[in-house]
Amino acid sequence: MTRVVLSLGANLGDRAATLRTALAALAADGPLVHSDLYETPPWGPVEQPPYLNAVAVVEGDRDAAGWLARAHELEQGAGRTREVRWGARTLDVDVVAVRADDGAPVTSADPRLTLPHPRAHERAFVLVPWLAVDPDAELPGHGRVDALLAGLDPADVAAVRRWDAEG
Ligand code: A4P
Ligand code: MG
Repeated sequence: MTRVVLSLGANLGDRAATLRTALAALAADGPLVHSDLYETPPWGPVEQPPYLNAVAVVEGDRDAAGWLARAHELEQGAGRTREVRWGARTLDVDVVAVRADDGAPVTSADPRLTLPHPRAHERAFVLVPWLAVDPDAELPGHGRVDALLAGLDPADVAAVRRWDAEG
């Protein structure tokens, strides 16, 4: 049994429907908590539309490689094709962190699966939704998520806004 933190992002097509479909599919993997959807300005060098992002925390039988395979399966289910790195996509699912049964973090420097995710600690679009579902969240090697957020540019944190589907 492992506990995985997944970050889901979408900025093409019906973003909310894509994320809700992926989150619903993940519920089949095991006990799941997931955040609301948040609208977030695009991060990185590529000019592109805003994202909707969410975080899911899932318990299941997979090892870390198994969670990456699951992430790719969900991306393919959303019709994702790999084009520009950091560019627009129907669905991106990143493995943020994995913990074993005893709580020990899984670490990996393999470029095919780097754990914890090498950029999660500086991304408000990952940390804000994660903290919302787990106030005690800790990113292995980087410390508490609330403390990481306190160290980011407040404007970047404020730019991650709960997205109101009805609004
Ligand atoms: N890979 C290695 N470690 C991991 C991991 N922990 N989780 C490898 C997932 N994948 C991991 O990913 C490239 C390769 O990373 C994969 O082959 C995998 O084996 P990709 O999904 O094919 O390409 P990508 O997503 O364009 O690249 P990357 O590096 O994952 O980009 P990011 O860092 O995910 O950035 N702005 C906002 N607001 N919200 C977003 O969600 N996302 C991105 C994508 C850019 N800007 C964003 C958002
Ligand atoms: Mg990715």
